[in-house]
Amino acid sequence: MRLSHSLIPTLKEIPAEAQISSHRLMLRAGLVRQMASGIYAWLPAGLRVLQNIETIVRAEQDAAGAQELLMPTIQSADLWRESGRYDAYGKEMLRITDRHERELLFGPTNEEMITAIMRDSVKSYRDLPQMLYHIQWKFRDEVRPRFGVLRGREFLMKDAYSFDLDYAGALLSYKKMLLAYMRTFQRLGVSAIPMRADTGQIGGDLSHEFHILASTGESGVFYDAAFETGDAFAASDLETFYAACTTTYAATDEKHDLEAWAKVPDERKREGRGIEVGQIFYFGKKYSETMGFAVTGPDGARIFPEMGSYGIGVSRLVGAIIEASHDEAGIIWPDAVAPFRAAILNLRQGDAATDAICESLHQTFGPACLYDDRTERAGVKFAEADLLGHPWQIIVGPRGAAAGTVELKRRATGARLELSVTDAVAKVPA
Ligand code: 5CA
Repeated sequence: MRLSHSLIPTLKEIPAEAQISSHRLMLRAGLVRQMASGIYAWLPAGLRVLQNIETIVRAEQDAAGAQELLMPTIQSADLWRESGRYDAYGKEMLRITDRHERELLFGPTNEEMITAIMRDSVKSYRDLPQMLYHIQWKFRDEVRPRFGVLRGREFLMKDAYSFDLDYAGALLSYKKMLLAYMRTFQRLGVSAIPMRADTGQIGGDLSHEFHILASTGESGVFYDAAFETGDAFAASDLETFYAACTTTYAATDEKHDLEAWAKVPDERKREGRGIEVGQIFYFGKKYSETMGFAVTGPDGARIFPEMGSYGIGVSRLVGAIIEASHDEAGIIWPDAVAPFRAAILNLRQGDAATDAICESLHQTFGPACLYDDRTERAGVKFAEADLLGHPWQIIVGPRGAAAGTVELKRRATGARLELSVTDAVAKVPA
């Protein structure tokens, strides 16, 4: 992509409305713009990050055996009356009336809808277990939307739902999802810690939240240093992995257990703050029973499936990753989610040798790279490339170009190497 013809409206000033780094950086780097309180437009570079996260989330959901579908954002109030949550949900739910005076709502989550879909189509125990997910916009009329996309009103969530015949099956689904979540966060290039959690509006009695450590996180967290190295979790089989994750101490302040904490050796005790980027729930028959979803068992008896739901805050992750990975100069994207794999900085637009190398690099990388082809000063280009956080910068100036070399800069370390064009291309991962 050519920067001269791209909508990446960077800002030099620090936006006054933004209190934390990720929010400031998302505005300054031209990733998003607020359209109404807690409602954001995703500009091209921001959307690329969101889509990269979606791709990884989707791949790990598919690998865990979940099937993707797409449910609508608008739901009928009657569906929510069946579970009893229409009244219980309160002011966080955005309620809408259509021209026929029918009551609708903008979905804050989809337990009711997926249960209704299953109730229509699944009749026999032979059809279970099943796990379904979608990646769809949600709306929650938060009292205090803040910190940009971290606590928005409209936000993108991956939500999955499991249906099993018995508790053992439901627990297995829960374990598989916990493992899928840990793999997802690892692939995204961040470390997230699973913590025992309360179940709130969703209900049920087994739940974990996944937290990315960041000083600006909304939750206080207490955890065993074993989570920092991840050594205890290298175990390959599901049971060992789940046991290691869930017996090693980690809890948010809401669930902090002083007795269990006392047993963690002092040198391994860690306290900090975390951003919740996902939460998983086991809630048994709460929705299948209230909404009358049963399958016929082998002996003809009715079985109400055991359910769980599993959320990842896809749009929140964009802010959370930045919160965990930035410096004074700007964002430091993990390779897997960066909007562009590399940026090409042309330091002398109009110099034949410099232009030729830049054009050929632009050809080689295609739309995966951002080519700064503007007639700006070098200093401006360096600052914007650091702000946007490209993992690699390929810096092309007239002196090097004459000798057939370029400079390759790694954003995360600041390390610079002078290389031939071919060697520089080879160093940037595909
Ligand atoms: N139905 C369940 C699981 S599918 C559910 O709704 N869970 S949740 O309430 O925990 O939301 C899942 C994830 O969405 C959260 O972990 C968080 O990362 C994200 N999320 C929740 N509220 C917001 C918000 N206001 N802004 C941005 N992300 C949010």
